[in-house]
Amino acid sequence: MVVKAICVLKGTGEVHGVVRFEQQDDEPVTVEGCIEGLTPGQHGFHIHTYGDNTNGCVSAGPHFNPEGKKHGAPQDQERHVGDLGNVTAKDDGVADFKLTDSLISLKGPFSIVGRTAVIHALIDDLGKGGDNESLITGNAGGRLACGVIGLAQ
Ligand SMILES: [Cu+2]
Ligand SMILES: [Zn+2]
Repeated sequence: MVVKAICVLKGTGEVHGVVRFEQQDDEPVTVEGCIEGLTPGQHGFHIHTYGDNTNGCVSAGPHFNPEGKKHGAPQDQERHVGDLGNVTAKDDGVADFKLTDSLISLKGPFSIVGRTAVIHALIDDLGKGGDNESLITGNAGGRLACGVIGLAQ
């Protein structure tokens, strides 16, 4: 069975985008997105715990971390489930990306449906920053835009 999900990201500024998620059975999840209005370069991209945007993206809480691990890179053993690393915006401010991740899911205990995808102001240092914050947020800075992940057609 295929499960599809979608997220429309909005913020208080220019940044906006759409990210689509797809999962066949228990295969890795495909994540395909286009986010516009960014500064050129890398930006942290994560799944945060709550599907709550009442006070903007901050209401989404910390990185989705059901196993109580430290922040890391997508390929690390020690990572939050929500750690999807960075996406890269070109000179035109558009990040067009496609990635697959084998830890997030669209069902079960690691499901990201009903949670929030967030694009950050800064690069995620992937837990290698050498300070305490690096092991929590990757020092990715402010939350530029976000959206709740919902089931899609
Ligand atoms: Cu984040
Ligand atoms: Zn994290």
